[in-house]
Amino acid sequence: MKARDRLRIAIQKSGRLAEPARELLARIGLSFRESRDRLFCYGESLPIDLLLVRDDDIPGLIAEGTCDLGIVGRNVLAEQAANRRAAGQPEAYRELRALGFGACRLSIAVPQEQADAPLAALAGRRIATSYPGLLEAFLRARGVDAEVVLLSGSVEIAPRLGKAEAICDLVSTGGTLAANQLRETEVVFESEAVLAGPPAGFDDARAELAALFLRRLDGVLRVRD
Ligand code: PRT
Ligand code: ZN
Repeated sequence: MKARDRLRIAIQKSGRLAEPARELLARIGLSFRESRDRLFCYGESLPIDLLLVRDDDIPGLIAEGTCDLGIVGRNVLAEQAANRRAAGQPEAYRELRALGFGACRLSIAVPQEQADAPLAALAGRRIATSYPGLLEAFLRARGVDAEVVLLSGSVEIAPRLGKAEAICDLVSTGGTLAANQLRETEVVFESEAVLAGPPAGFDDARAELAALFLRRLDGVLRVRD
């Protein structure tokens, strides 16, 4: 890996985690000058820069070394880690800290009119999800042989479209499930925003910067608790 003397952190450009991530970084004492295309922010108070990206790209950017750290949902990090494991690829990132915002859960839900729905009743049924890696691991651990149907969006309408008998999607308030006459039956995975980084540390100037960043982050997280 090429030696670098600035640290680069990937955060979501827009979306649920974008604002709280920027706020957290400001609280840590970092300030930035934004590039005109709003994709890069140059660190002014410390040699720590930001890359503003799609949340789904963050684990890959850490894996390939384009970014050193990232703020991303644990759901995205764990899903991509599961997919890497399934493809026989080595571990390429790990969760360094839980950040206390962006809380949600990945849950299985079924149509409300379905009376009692034990997990075992989903054997041989189809479950629509954007999180096949996490769902398959959960079903395997519980010994349930269901068919996982991959959908990239609008998962909650899959049962009405006849594409699946159940769904597995992120839930926070439960309002979306209720609006689609669905009932949550099982929590597959608990999530919140996390700081992710490479499995091993850095061997250049970034090591010291990362340590400083983590010390300041821990200070801010302690005050929040
Ligand atoms: O453009 P980009 O790819 O970066 O963004 P995105 O659209 O993929 O992600 P975004 O901004 O929607 O979510 C980013 C992260 O926020 C997720 O990966 C989660 O870690 C976290 N998060 C927290 C949530 C929710 N809560 C959440 N409720 N992500 C999505 N939802 C969706 C859910 O999919 C469902 O459609 O909100 C709906 C359910 O919400 P309730 O409140 O009705 O239950
Ligand atoms: Zn996304």
